[in-house]
Amino acid sequence: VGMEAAELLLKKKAFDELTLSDGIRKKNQEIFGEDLSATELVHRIVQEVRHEGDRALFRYTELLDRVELTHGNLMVSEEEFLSAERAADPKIVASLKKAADNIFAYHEEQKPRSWMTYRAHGSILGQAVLPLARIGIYVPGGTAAYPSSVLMNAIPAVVAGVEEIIMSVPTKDGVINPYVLVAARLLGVKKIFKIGGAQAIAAMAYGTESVPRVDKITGPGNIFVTLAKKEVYGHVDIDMLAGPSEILILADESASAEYVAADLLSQAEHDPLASSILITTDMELAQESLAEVRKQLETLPRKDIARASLEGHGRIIVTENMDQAIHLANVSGPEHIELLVGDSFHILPKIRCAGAIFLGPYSPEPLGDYFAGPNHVLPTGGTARFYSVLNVETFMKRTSIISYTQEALNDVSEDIIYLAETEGLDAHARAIQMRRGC
Ligand code: HSO
Ligand code: ZN
Repeated sequence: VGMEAAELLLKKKAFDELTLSDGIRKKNQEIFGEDLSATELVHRIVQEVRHEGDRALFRYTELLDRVELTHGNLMVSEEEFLSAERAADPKIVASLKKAADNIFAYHEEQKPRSWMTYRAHGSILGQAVLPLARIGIYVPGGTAAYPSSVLMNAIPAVVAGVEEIIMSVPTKDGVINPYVLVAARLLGVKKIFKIGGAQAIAAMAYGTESVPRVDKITGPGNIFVTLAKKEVYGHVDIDMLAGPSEILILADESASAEYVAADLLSQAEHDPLASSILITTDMELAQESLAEVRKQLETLPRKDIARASLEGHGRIIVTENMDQAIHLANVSGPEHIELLVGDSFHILPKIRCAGAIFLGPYSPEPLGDYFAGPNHVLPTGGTARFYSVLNVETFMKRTSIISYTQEALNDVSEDIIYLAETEGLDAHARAIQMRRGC
């Protein structure tokens, strides 16, 4: 396709309400007796949980997830934690711990410092950077309950100094992936609620009799979770509105088609809605990569998901030169970008819009997904234009500090009084005036 068509193809929409599948719409219509849009549905659930607390939380969990909750089974018990630890393979736990060490080390580097500075006449100005008191992590259910995501969400919060981290995980049969529990335990998460969807977000945002209210909710989820985060934003903070996962590979003739294909597939296997895109200056590589994708796809256990993703959202684009390729990459603003080019550090400064950048043939995305240390909670859908990767500051807030002496205040009082009078705010002017010395 031409450049303009390619731009259109790649331009991502920031999170918007996706249309619901027919199956889900039918189910919702049965439950609610009317054809509600996802936004209307989420609004109703959130408001009912807000006003009725546990009663609505339990009701919706039963209606939508077919799980009967009581005050007794809402939270993961000590026995459940222990049996998860017993069930867990020690080798996998060891890998999880090594990953955690790397993620800790990386995030320690990010920790912002409070500061104070001395100004004229003994005045002091500063900024305190303080942790949020309590945060809530949403972990999706089913096969998307990733232990690695527990680490990625919780570690920056621990480094920030958050006092309490709670978690919500939906379960169909009451059982949570043991490694999710092991990872949570590793990081001192004690309260894990077996709830999901919009009702879980509402419970953490407003608090119920059983679920404590948090200051910020992080973690990805399905469309209901995302719309609920949008709805509660302002009452609590949220990390971002996340859509399906994406990879964009920027490659030249030096790239290996085998690697390109493997990396495209590693994203495609996440979700039928995931997008995997190759932009290259080399027609031969494009053709070989396509053949490789077809070949490797057949051998994947999750080939049905990967195929659906590639058929719906996969693209291979061949450009005339590298500048065009870089331009298209920036237009797309992908969650992950891999630079499989001769001199990746030469291209690096030209990438202006991406969640995470992976350089060279030995930095494939799964390295970052699991282990290197940087966070894998990243902006999607082109929102890398304004959102950042999850980080320590995600869980902190800044407060200004001001301390003047009488002398310092005297020195500036005239200006303040003029400005206050200009705004017609005499009480402001007087509060300054009465402190003036001679
Ligand atoms: N690629 C996913 C993160 C993930 N991969 C978790 C494996 N487990 C979204 O960035
Ligand atoms: Zn992944």
